[in-house]
This record gives sequence, C-alpha cells and structure tokens, in this order.
Amino acid sequence: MRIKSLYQNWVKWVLPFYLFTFLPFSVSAEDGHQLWLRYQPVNKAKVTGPECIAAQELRTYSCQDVVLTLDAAMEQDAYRISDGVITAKDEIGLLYGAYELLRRQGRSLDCARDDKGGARDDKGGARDDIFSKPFYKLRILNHWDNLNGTIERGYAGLSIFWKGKDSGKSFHGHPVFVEDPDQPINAELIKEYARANASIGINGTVLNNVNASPKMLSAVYINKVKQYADILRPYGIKVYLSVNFASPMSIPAKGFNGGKPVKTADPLNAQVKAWWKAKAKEIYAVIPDFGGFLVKANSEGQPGPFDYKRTHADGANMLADAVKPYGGIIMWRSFVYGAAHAGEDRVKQAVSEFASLDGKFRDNVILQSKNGPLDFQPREPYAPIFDNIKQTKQMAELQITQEYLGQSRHLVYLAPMWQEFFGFVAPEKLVGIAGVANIGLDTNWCGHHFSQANWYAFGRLAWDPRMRSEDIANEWLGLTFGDKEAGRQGVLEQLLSVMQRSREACVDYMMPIGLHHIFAFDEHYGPEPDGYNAHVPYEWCPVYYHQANKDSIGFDRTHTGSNATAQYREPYCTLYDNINTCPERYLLWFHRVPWSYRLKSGRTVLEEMDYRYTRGVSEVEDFVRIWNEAKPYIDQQRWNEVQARLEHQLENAKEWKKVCLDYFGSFNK
Ligand code: GCW
Repeated sequence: MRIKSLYQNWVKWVLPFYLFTFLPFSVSAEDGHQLWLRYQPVNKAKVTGPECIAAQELRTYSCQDVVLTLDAAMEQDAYRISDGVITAKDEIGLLYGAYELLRRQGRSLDCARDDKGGARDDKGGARDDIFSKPFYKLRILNHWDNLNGTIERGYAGLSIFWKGKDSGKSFHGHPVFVEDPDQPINAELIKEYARANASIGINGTVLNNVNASPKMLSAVYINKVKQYADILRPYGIKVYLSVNFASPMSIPAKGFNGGKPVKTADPLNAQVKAWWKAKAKEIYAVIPDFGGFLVKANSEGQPGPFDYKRTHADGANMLADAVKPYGGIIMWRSFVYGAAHAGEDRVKQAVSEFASLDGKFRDNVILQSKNGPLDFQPREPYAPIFDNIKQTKQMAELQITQEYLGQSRHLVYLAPMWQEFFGFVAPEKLVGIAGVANIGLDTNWCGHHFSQANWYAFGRLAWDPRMRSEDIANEWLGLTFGDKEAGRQGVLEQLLSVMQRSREACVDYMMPIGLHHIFAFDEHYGPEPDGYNAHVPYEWCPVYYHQANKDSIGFDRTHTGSNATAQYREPYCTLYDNINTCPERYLLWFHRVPWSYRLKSGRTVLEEMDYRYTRGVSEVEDFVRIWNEAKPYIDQQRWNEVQARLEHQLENAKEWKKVCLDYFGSFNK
C-alpha cells in the first residue's frame, strides 16, 4: 500500500518537475551501440531505382530524394554521387554511395539545418559531384575469435560469432569455456555488424583466430559459416577462415577417404593435397563466394610446412591450388619467429625466412605482414619485409584491438600510427589491408567508446590509405558525438586534439626513445621492464629487448650488432645504422648507448626518459581535463564511461612512469 502511494505521488509531482526542469537541457541517453550510425529515421525521402539495401537506408534516413542508377561500365565498388543521383556498377557500390551520402548528412544530424532540405556538408554539400573508388580490393577484418567464444587479445567481451559453454572446470580462477556448436547464431547482431562494416567499406572478414582450431573446418562449423556468409553477402562482405595447417590429421573432409583423416599434413603428400581439395569443394558447395584461407604456420607453436622440412611456399601453394578453381585466395602470414631461424634477432626473422621464397608463390597467395617487424608495439620502425618482397603480393596487417596500447581501457587513436606506416610503405606496394578486430559482445562493441574510432579509421584507410588521420577523426567525432547544440563545435575540436595526440602520449608514457616490448608477461598491458623468465623463449622477455646493464642500454641492430638495419632499403638502411642520423624515436630500437649518451636535447638517456614519461603523463592529465569540460555536451552514459577509463589511463600512465624510471634508474646510479 505504502509503496503504491509513494509511486503515485512520485508520478504526480516529482516526475513532471524533473521532466520540466531537466529534459530540455539533457542530451538523449546513448550506450554507443549505434556506433557512428546514429541516424534518426526521417522517412521522407523519395528513392527511386533498384530495390536494395541502399534504397531502404536512404528511404529511412536521407533528408533528400535520391535516384539510384546502375552503370555496368563502372569499376567494382566505385560510386558517383551527383545532384541527388548515385551511380554504381551494382548494389554494393550503391550501398557505399548511400553511406557516403548519409555520412555527409550525418555530420549535422539535422535535416532542418540545410535550408533546402538536403545534406549539409563542410566541403560544400551533398549535391557536389563526388566520385570515389576503393584503393584496395581487399579490406578485411581478422577476428581472433575462438570457437569456445573467447577472443585472443579481445577486450570487449566475448565473440559475436562463436559461443561456448562453461565446462565446469576453472583455470587460475576463471571458468574454462568449451565449444558448443549447437547454439544458434545471433542473426540480428551480425546484420548490425555487416551494416557497420559496409558503412565504412570493409568487404571481408576472417571469422576465427589465426591460432586456429582444426574443428573450424568440420561440417557443423562450415554450416555456421554459411549462415554468416548469407547475412553478410548483401552487405558486400565475404567470409574467410583461418585454418590450422594440420587440419587433415584430425577432421574429415566430405567425399575424402570415407571420412578418415590423413596421417600427415605434409604439403607435398598426395593425400594431403586431395584432402584440402575435398575440403575446398565442401566449403564452396555451400558458400560459392567464400573468400579463402588465412594461415599462421610455424609460428608460436602452430603447425606448418616446416614440420616436414618443406617451405612456406610449399605450404601456401598447396592450399592455393585447392581454392584456385573457385577464385579463392590464401593469406599467408609472415609473423614467424623461433622456428627456422630460432636464435636470430627476432625482428629479422621474417625477412630471413621469406626473402629467398619471393617469386615462388602462386598468384592467389598474398603474404600478410604486420606493420612493424616485431609485434604491434606503440611505435616500431616499419617492417623491412615490405622492401624485400618484390614479386609476391603483399598485404599489411594492422592491429585495431589495442593489445599493446592500453587495450580497451586507454584512449589511443591509432590512425596517426597507421598513417606513419604508409609514409614508409607506399600503399601501392600492397594489394590489401587486414585489421585485427576489436569487436566483441559489449554493448558498445569495442569496450571503449573511443576504440570505435579505430574500427572506423581502419575501414576508411582501407578505402583510401591517403586519407589524413585528422580528417577521419573529425568525421568520426562528428558522427559519434555531434549534435545540434550550439557550442559543440569547440568541444569537438578539443576532442580532435585529444585523439590526434593520444598515440604519441601513449608512446611517451609507455616506451619512449625506441624502448619496446617491456610489457607484463603475456597480458601485455602494464609495465614489466625487468621481465625475465627462464622457462619461456628469451624473445618473450622484456630484458631481451632493452638489454640494460650498469653501463649501457639498447639493442644494437646496426652493422656492429644484429645488422637488422641491413634489411632496410636506402636511405633508411644508412640512416638507421648511423646513430647521428637515426631518428631518436628509434634510438634504443637500433642502438646501444652508454647511460652518459646525450640526446639532441642535451639530456642524458635517463633524463630524456624522465622528460618523456612526464610529458606522457601530463598529456593524459590534459585529456582528462578536456573530457571533464566536455561534460555538458556529451550524453551521460558515454561521458561517464569514458571518464572512468580516462582516470584509469592516467593512473596507468603514472604507474608506467614510476616503474620504468625506478627500474632503469637503478642501473644508472
Ligand atoms: O602479438 C602476438 C599476440 C598473440 C597473437 C600473435 C599473432 C594470435 O600476443 O596473441 O596470436 O601475436 O599475431 O599471431
């Protein structure tokens, strides 16, 4: 009784008061699930032309009438927008054009702002003549998702593709999940995922971890992949799978040897070849436009051709032959170390292993290499494999998930780093781009609202690697936080500055002047510069990378040391080899210096570290300040969530500074 009357009073008196007082000034609640696609239905545009997803999207969200037309002479995926007419070769091109139109309109999020009822745009309005075509044909996300639903290096919850169940066992206090292929797929969520990707031009997705389970290729999972392919296809997205090179040894292939596996995975063995051909046939029978395979072989314990004294080319070509009749491709990763060239400086091993194989790969094999020669560090020099491979097709692999850049807890915008990479490796050298996804089941998809910007930026750069990181950030901010309110523009400019500075800040507070891989073991989040463990490979230990002792610090990779500099093309080879010309941002990556060494600033190594770590921390302090000032302009939930993470980032930055200066300072009394 009492509860009821309290409720009635609340509805009668308190609620109207709140509504009256606060609603006009509040910003609507948002949880980030809509990503950069926060369009509100307008339902007033007349859209004519072929009936397709582009037409549906425009009919719902466009402020202006649109005519869709097909022109068979146009290039695949290209579109033209001119005076309210979108032209493309097929419905996918129309879809890309539609999203471009909406992107331009969405920057203002308000039809009424344009007096003619059309899209408002900083560059002069949607009625401009726009022609756009993707730079790369292959714009692919790589999901490191395991069949039991966990994600390797995933920081936004469990997998959107694979669901596991609790095994009842635990490991280090965490429940152990096992595969559960009986669980239905979440078609609605996958459709949202498809739409988000199509809106930024992504046209391929690898659905499982490169540390691949052979079970991925079993019939029950192929059936699931087919279901995904059917949802993604209308959005122009092909599916690909990571494969375990030893799959023939444990999984049956339809029509092969009565369902019996093979006793070997040797790529030159006739049975193995036949198994892969049968498997390809089985897949393509249900997914005729299946993209192909991604392979991590002889790396970090994965099986590969080297187990049979065969080369990477033998392995890749055997798979390439299996998918060739169907137009499939093989993306073969060059991220290898500790196998054929164990003991060699880790950053040299990819070139050592692949350079002599250049030209020996089939034309449907693409060598996929990380942007740096080590492993997605906050800063690395570019990977010299891009200089050494000349006759084989190459793709770059970028990491969207921030394994080494604060994961989904730090605000770090990655596009400036990727842009830096393209400054060394001309986009023309590559046939495609892969990005290790940062997507999970979290409501906001990426864990951190600002991590969505990295997914967005990846797509935009895959479409046009010459886009400036700043322009991409601007677009994303406008779409993600933009609104009608006056005064917001100044805030967005401040946030743009935060994004643009964030990567450099991260380098400063984690590993300035060329320090690298000084992360806590395995989790790769916090600092552990003194990390050493006799039971793991030496190249997993932080001390391997800085080699600090009482006299000096740094890894000599010049001609007097490991000679990794010799793998670079000129002028970089000479530039990096000479300490006087080597950019100081790579100092301790390439050079070993006495503690008394003075940098161009006049500071000693330790003084410079102190200066940089301090600068990194104060940058994050400034990010916190800016975000606090942005509060009136950002909806509450997203503001709170970002604020909590920024506070955490600041604490972490201070910890990095303290741990690293204490440790390195201990050598340099
Ligand atoms: O960076 C390392 C990661 C591994 C990852 C590996 C790779 C998928 O720590 O988790 O494994 O790279 O790229 O293969």
